[in-house]
Amino acid sequence: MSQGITVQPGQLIERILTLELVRVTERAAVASARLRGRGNEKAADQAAVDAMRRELNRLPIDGTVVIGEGERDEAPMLFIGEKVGNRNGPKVDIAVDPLEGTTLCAKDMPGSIAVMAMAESGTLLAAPDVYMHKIAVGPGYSTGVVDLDASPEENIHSLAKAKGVKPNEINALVLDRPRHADLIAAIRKTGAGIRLISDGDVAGVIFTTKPDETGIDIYLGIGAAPEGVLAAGALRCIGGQMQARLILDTEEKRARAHQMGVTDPNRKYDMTDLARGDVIVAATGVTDGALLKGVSFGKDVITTETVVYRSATGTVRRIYGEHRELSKFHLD
Ligand code: VTB
Ligand code: MG
Ligand code: MG
Repeated sequence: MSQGITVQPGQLIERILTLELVRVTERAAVASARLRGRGNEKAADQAAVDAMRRELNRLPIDGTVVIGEGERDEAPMLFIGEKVGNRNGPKVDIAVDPLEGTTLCAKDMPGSIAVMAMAESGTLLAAPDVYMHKIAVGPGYSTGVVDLDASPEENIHSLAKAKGVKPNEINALVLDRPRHADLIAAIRKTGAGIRLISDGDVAGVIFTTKPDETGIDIYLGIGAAPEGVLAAGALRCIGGQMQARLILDTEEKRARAHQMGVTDPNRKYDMTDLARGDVIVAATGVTDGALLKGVSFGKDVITTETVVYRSATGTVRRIYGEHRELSKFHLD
């Protein structure tokens, strides 16, 4: 446990696990990267899931998957409620998206990552794989500078004012989907720019934390809930603000969410409701992207790039891995 931080014993995730998480996302990334550009999303996803499960089960943790992805698109998944780890360690919540951006991977387009979070038991929002309204900005703004329930115009104007720029100097990031037609029109009316992405809103939210590098000030729109919780975990470590609301538009989804502990289907969550305890988040690039370089397969060495976030200290590390055994034995 780090010196100088006043916490009760047991409240922090052992920091050594930070590196263990890196191992897990590295393996998932390498496994799915072998299937980059093959046009087969399911196979790439399955490879990532299998590798992630295998590595997770080697960890000295008593883990429960609370965020698994795949129900929505019937992808192979680490299912919600699944126990992972060798049980020889702390009770932790696990959130996974073994291959975030399956289409990006299948088409060998930029931005697919293997991503997961580990947190103190009971501190990550347990949510079904449904859609989620999200809004996020990076650090440095006073609380409430943007609000999920304000109009896009209000949010852009308020953010511009807080940043000390004109609305047309603000850039938003939005998933390119027909459902966002009105949102896009409303943002454009303010003069703000919009970067449209085809997939990958975990990275999209993280981009808001470094507007000078990424050019992105704000994330807006509807993505998936698992990605929302993972992004909130990362944001908790770096700083920033996020609000979200599950879209529970059928009786079935409401019942499923209720079963998982969501008593108010219209609840507006903020960043700390989504991830409130000590949390570690790791992501490894599968294809090259703005956040991370993808896996590269050399003759004798496989290289990976991983970023790992730790909320206890706000530490962000980038880890470049050279994997020789993996290459030699074609292990994943
Ligand atoms: C987003 C995107 C993901 O799911 O969360 C999206 O960031 C939402 O669902 O990469 P739709 O694709 O149905 O709009 C992904 O595309 C895949 O997990
Ligand atoms: Mg995903
Ligand atoms: Mg996925």
